[in-house]
Amino acid sequence: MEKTFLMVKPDGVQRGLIGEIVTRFEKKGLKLLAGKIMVVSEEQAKTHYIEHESKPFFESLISYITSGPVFAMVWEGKDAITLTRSMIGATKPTEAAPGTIRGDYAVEMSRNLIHGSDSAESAEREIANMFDPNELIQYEQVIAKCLY
Ligand code: RTP
Ligand code: MG
Repeated sequence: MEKTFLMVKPDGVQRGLIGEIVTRFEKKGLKLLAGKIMVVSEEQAKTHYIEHESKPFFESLISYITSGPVFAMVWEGKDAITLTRSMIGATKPTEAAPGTIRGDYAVEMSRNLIHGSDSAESAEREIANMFDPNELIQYEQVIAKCLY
């Protein structure tokens, strides 16, 4: 089983889309291990988006992600990273397919509603950046018997 870090960004929280987004992953059969509303600190934001440090949009990305509360989550499941990235859709909402979260609800690339880890290494780093290990709850997911 794979873990991934997903985060409803400040625009998604302000638009009241936390529930809609969580529902999609629940219905897919992923298991929610942790979730909290929080304000990302400057330091956490810079660690989170470290791979974009040298990009021209880095400063605006940091200021946006720290601009208001986000809903941070850890989800687990088979191929969780690839599955959630495909459910999230392309970075540019104009390229995100209908049926994906960004394809259905986002308009601007700078306000594309949700973040999803892009690799197992990123997921591990991103989870450690936002959660204490004891905030992740392990439990038996009864529907897993139907899924796998
Ligand atoms: P995220 O990390 O937020 O889940 O988004 P992503 O993987 O789809 O895209 P990524 O390449 O990691 O970029 C992170 C966020 O930076 C903004 N961005 N702006 N050229 C640009 O102006 C540009 N490129 C990326 C987007 O908001 C993207 O979600
Ligand atoms: Mg990314």
